[in-house]
Amino acid sequence: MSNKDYTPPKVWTWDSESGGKWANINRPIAGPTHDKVLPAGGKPLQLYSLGTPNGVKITVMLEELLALGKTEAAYDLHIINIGEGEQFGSGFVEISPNSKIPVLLDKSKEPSQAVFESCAILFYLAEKYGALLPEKATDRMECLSWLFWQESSASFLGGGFGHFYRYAPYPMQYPIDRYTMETKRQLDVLDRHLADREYMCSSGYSIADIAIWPWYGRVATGDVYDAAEFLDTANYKNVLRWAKAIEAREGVKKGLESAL
Ligand SMILES: N[C@@H](CCC(=O)N[C@@H](CS)C(=O)NCC(=O)O)C(=O)O
Repeated sequence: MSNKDYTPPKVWTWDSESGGKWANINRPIAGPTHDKVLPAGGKPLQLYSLGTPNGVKITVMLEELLALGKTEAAYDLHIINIGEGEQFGSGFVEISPNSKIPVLLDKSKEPSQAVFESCAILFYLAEKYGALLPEKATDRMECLSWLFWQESSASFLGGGFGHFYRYAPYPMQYPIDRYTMETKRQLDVLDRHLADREYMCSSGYSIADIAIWPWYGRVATGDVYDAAEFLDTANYKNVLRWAKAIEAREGVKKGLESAL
């Protein structure tokens, strides 16, 4: 299959695999593929996740909460192997209709509360434990703006740049150029913002840093997609300084290790 020879049909049909790294788990249909009851432990919070950038956000948050003395944030981590299609098990889809990790089940509530979408989980935990999200309205909105920025921007970084640079079956210049341009623009947005701030929000370390670091911080340090040289991330000095300060935190180290 060569890019240039392709003419889209009138109606797209799913009759061939794309050949990319995740081809075996991608399908154009939602819903479960098999029956599977989810495992559950005895702690108040049950986390179904994996050590991907979105998954790591939640283990980091929970470890930071525990480090702050919020002992009620004790959690059981259940690894969902997305490469094996475990996100399509019936029990998982029941609490995560989009079939993506991470998803949190809060058993300390009656009935239990399921939360999916990583930034919704960060917000939920910050509100529940009164931590890592400022109270003052203006600071809070600044923080939520960056949280939402991350959620909407990451699809360009992960689904766009990461996919075509790292996982596509063969290199294609058009999508790589398009997504590299946008990834570098986003890194520049962060670099300019961090030029006169220690963390993303003026009020200090927050869920905005926890959301952004596993993507942009780890791309800048070369830990995600092994693309630091290609993206010339040495140029984003403020992003690198911020990323290194975050990765040195005990909660971050623990959260990263626990999900891998
Ligand atoms: N916007 C979602 C994205 C979650 C997501 O894309 N999760 C990926 C792993 S990082 C996943 O579960 N992929 C499985 C699949 O696509 O089937 C969030 O932030 O929670």
